[in-house]
Amino acid sequence: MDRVKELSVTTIEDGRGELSVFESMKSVPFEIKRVYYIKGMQAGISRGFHAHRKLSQMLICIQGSCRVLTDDAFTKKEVTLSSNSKGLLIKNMVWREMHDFSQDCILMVLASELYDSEDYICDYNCFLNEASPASLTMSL
Ligand code: T46
Repeated sequence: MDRVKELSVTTIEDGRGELSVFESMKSVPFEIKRVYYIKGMQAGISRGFHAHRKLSQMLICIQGSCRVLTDDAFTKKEVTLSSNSKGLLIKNMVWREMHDFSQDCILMVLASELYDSEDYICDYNCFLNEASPASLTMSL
């Protein structure tokens, strides 16, 4: 099962500009419980470096660009987000790192759960331990 997937975002463009739509359980394959965005990253700053036990998220770069590295303990992927028409779905139990933020980057995140610091795994070796086939089967 693919735990990281690129999804297209419905974007309607007309003479007035662009409108992008995100709908729970439709274009976004989970119920959206939380939305946040990160911006104002200085050159050379990276973020992330954790996985989530339960949380699934969709990342959309609504301005600028960044590079996202993901690792589900079996497969590593690298995706550049540079368009508001592309979303990156990251399911639970995936290590993520965000690098190379452009100065104007605004990264919006749609999340399947409310904020819970206990849901974070910030140590890569702990992540590898928890991402055993048995624990993944339970969280599918
Ligand atoms: C993720 C990537 C893409 C809150 O208080 N509430 C929230 O909803 C969030 C997301 C964060 N925070 C606090 C926790 C920290 O004190 O905001 C501070 C910065 O969070 P963090 O260091 O986790 O930021 P990133 O950019 O490393 O990671 C964030 C998300 O936390 C994470 O779930 O997948 O963006």
